[in-house]
Amino acid sequence: MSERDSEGGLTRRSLLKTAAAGAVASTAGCGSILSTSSSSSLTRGTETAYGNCWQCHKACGMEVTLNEAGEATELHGIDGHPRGSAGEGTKGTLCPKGLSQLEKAYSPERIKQPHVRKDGELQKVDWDEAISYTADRLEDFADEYGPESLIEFHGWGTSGVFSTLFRNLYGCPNHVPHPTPTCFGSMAVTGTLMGLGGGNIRWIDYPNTEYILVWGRDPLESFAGQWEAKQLLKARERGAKIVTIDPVYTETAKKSDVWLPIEPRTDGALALAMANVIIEEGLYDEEFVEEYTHGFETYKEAVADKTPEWAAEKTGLAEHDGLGAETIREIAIGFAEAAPAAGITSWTGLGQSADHQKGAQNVVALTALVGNIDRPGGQRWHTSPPLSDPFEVGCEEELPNNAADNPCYLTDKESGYASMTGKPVQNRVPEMVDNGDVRGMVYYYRNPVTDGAAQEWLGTDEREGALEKMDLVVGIDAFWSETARKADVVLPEASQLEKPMFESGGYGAYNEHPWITGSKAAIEPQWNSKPGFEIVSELGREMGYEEYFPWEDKTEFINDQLEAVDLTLEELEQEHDTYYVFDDEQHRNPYEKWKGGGFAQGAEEFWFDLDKKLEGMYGKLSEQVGAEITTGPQWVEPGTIGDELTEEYPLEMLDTRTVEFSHGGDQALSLPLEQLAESYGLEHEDYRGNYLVIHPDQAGERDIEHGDMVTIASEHGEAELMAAVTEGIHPGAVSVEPYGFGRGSIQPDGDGANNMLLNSPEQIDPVSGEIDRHIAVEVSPGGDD
Ligand SMILES: Nc1nc2c(c(=O)[nH]1)N[C@H]1C(S)=C(S)[C@@H](COP(=O)(O)OP(=O)(O)OC[C@H]3O[C@@H](n4cnc5c(=O)[nH]c(N)nc54)[C@H](O)[C@@H]3O)O[C@H]1N2
Ligand SMILES: Nc1nc2c(c(=O)[nH]1)N[C@H]1C(S)=C(S)[C@@H](COP(=O)(O)OP(=O)(O)OC[C@H]3O[C@@H](n4cnc5c(=O)[nH]c(N)nc54)[C@H](O)[C@@H]3O)O[C@H]1N2
Ligand code: SF4
Ligand SMILES: [Mo]
Repeated sequence: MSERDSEGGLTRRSLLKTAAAGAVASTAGCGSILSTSSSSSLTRGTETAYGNCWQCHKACGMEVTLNEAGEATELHGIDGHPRGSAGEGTKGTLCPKGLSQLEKAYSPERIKQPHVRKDGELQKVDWDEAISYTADRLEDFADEYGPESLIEFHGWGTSGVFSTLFRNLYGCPNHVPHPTPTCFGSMAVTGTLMGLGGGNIRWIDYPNTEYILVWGRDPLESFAGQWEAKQLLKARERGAKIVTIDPVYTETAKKSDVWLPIEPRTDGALALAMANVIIEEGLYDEEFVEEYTHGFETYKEAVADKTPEWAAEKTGLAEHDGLGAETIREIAIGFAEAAPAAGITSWTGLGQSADHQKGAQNVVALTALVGNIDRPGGQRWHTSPPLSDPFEVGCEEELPNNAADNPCYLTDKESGYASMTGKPVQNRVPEMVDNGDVRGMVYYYRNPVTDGAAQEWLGTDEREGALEKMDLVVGIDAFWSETARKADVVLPEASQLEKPMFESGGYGAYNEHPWITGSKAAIEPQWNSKPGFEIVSELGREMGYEEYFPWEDKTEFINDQLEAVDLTLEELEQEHDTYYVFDDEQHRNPYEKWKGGGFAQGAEEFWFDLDKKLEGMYGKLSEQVGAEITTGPQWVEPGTIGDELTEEYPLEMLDTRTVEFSHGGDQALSLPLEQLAESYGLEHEDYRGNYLVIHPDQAGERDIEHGDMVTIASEHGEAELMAAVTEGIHPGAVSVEPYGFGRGSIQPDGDGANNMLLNSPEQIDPVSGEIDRHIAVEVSPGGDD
């Protein structure tokens, strides 16, 4: 295992060893998030416009330099911006994904024209024809099969009116939303049920914290806006202790005091053992537990025999010199003593596997145990500014055909279609298509084929996939994914510099104050693309819902939202540098908002034990997996629900994000592809795909060297990609970095692996429906070079 220096980084000696094994540690990450500008080869600019970056949809503010021809030539961050800086008086920047937006605007890989399928071929048409053709097809579809036979997919990047059109006006009850089935379902659902709130395990009150547990997250690469990475680094400079729990030696692990290279899916054991120590040592917040929680006795019982020695074995940490039971004890004590100024940040590492629901419960339980919820330095709850509902301002009628109250159409059909939350399961959509329950799909800024069960969506040489089997597929997209190529209608969206933007929060650099940010379009829509808002509005009007789309453009819609705070988009951009922070007393975001019954879902208490309403659900779960699952915190062995490692498939495959890419959305751009290759020292190779990070021990046994092409195979499928050999990974795991490449993706040369070809429709968390990205695999040398 890697030797760690006192700061938790790899020592020089172990780095040399790593290099000798042919590996180069990733250099991407926090160094590069501090870049401040990007320029193109276009003539140097003369005029300034504004923008909000939308590549990962967090809206960091941008200053856009324009040349005389009105072309964007440079992008810069905006100082003090709530998402792009660390707060008041700090520098605003753009991360590598943000900087590559200049390339996105002018990328020749973009979809340049509306297309509709005629005589079996996608053909270019003008907007009038595209919109009237789409409206006709959707009307015929509803007449023939009913709107409930349609499924709607949208990503983070979507304009809100898309769901309104399909869900509330057209009457399609099946929507696959975030965050449940694709993002961090196990954690989101569990956090909500317990009372912390689905997403609140992510946010730490960084300016006041003393102890940070980074648990299955890499916030220095996968931040939710640059404020987050910057505030974490500032806390570190201030002396806050950082412990990263991750099978991979991530950018955040490199900056941590301690890296725990945990065996994947064993986090629940570590959390239970921490609770064991905290309770035994009397370090928990007795008053909080007594007054504001339910089920402590069950929790206490569950952890009574979960000693650090037990957890050190279960988590594999005992195998690493100096990282066994004593370290677990120290971390538990350090965390509890620093509380409430101690926080946990977790996201997909504990949210994306079939058997992480209990692990998530055990980790969330620690927050209430030490009483750090919404207290200075602990888990932070944010508030949003009071904006107007544009639908109330813009139109008076009640929305017709409202399917929002009927989410169960598909879930009633067959038990396998639904998770226990009642939402349709994305991985089962191909089966719904086979059974004739789903016959069409509309999607916007999304590509379901890189999320999960890819073979079922895409098909094989022998059989058609779901995309081909559907009668109608309509997409609003910017690049040619296989989903777009197989669609019947493709409507090209303008990129973020080409449209008005608006965001409000919420989480960001000003955690005591809500804020808003917005900007007008900086440049004209390129080629024959249009802003998504306009595409949806035109389609809505053509479908007969004129009165619900009264806005001439997105600026009018945004101004309706801003009515309540007495601002316009023009004023926000020109007078406030794109952002406004509500710093008056009336809007202040207080701590301890749970006082008076303010836990998630209006619950009076935090629930350690989910027994009150949920007995039936856990009974069903126990039956499904053939193991006793209780409503309290509990240890569930990896493989009880998800994949078990076998002799044939002995390695556990994970997939993660990297700082250059936002999901599967920017693989068509050359700048991030180059930067990724450079970060592994593999830029000289004729390959611009993702990488399989593998430990030298595992690579050596298989005759694999850094830069070799390899095949990863599971029981369900296989894919090829390039190996990156490094000691910075738990030896039993391999990690695909980043996901979103290969078959079905927008990478123009098809380089890289769609590792979801290895996933099967059954691989989901039965509670939330989350797609499992922990797959038992074998890796072998060779593949197409
Ligand atoms: N294998 C695997 N899959 C995952 C995850 C994982 O960890 N592993 N993570 C999941 C998570 S956490 C999330 S939140 C989801 C997020 O996923 P989403 O936000 O739903 O989707 P993206 O992958 O960003 O969407 C990619 C598509 O967006 C299109 N696109 C790019 N730019 C634009 C644009 O400007 N306009 C429009 N209309 N389209 C554009 C591209 O053509 C591309 O096909 O993915 C999930 N999928
Ligand atoms: N650059 C970039 N930033 C992003 C995004 C993006 O696509 N690109 N997407 C945004 C979105 S929607 C999301 S959901 C977030 C996600 O944010 P993160 O969850 O921070 O995403 P990752 O970087 O994939 O980090 C997940 C970590 O979990 C680890 N992990 C995997 N399995 C286990 C396990 O069993 N136990 C433990 N302890 N760790 C495990 C992985 O090794 C990985 O380092 O990022 C957001 N920010
Ligand atoms: S963090 Fe997201 S929104 Fe901000 S610059 Fe980077 S990609 Fe853009
Ligand atoms: Mo996500």
